[in-house]
Amino acid sequence: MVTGATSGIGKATALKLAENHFDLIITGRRKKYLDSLKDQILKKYSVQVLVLNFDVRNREEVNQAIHNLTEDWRKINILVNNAGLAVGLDFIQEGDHNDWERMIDTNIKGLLYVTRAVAPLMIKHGKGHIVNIGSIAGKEVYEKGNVYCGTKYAVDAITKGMRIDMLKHGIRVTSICPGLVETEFSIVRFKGDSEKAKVPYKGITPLTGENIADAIIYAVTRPPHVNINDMVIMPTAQANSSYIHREF
Ligand code: NDP
Ligand code: 8X3
Repeated sequence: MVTGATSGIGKATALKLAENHFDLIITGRRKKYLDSLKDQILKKYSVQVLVLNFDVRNREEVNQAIHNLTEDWRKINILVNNAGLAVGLDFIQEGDHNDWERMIDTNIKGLLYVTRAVAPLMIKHGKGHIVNIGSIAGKEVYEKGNVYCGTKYAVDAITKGMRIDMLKHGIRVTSICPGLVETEFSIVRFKGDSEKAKVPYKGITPLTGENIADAIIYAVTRPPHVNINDMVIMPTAQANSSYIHREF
């Protein structure tokens, strides 16, 4: 099950999981994108695909979608908690309350709602692997990153906590933390301003969704006794959140 499969890292991950013979539950808010991804996968791979259309911020929708699954689909082996976003890039004293709410509700509470609904199914089934998409922004802060970084630091802490709670159930918990990946992320952050959205990637070769999907496939295909705790993946041109070598 991949949350946020309509674009970017989630879509690339769904495609690579299908290539690796996993049946898929793909989720997101934009149903037509999920339907067309389903068609794309079914044309190319011999796997089953189920579309679940919900907003991770809506606890009722999340619970209903998971509770309505048929017995077969309840055997979720892998959950990729990918749905997330940054909205705005502002000094803390100028930040927009609505942007803050959207990031906190999606990146922290949404991830918690989905995990709370799926983890009991994994425990019942006797196995599972939860992959949380964190960020370099959850390892170091940067100017104007304040609240987005806060949400990704929360994902980092929640991931570590989950790993302890899942220990006795044999459920693996992995955190994947990318640097700059060119997806719809920046367009969402800058609220549709495509010129501003290009700026973070200027003069560098950024990561792609496929690069992160590769890492996820690596983590979920290790032998059952091996858990990849945490991977930080950066473009070669990016040393950390602040040091980026741009060639113009
Ligand atoms: P995209 O904007 O391309 O994809 C985000 C996905 O999240 C979309 O499928 C979107 O689907 C989904 N999503 C957003 N809000 C909700 C919601 N409320 N309910 C359900 N789904 C939602 O960005 P990325 O692929 O880059 O981002 C994926 C993850 O990777 C995020 O958690 C992000 O923080 C993280 N990340 C991204 C980095 C980057 O540089 N791009 C770097 C490090 C981490 P829809 O709009 O259809 O609901
Ligand atoms: C996305 C990475 O550095 O653009 O999580 O915030 S960054």
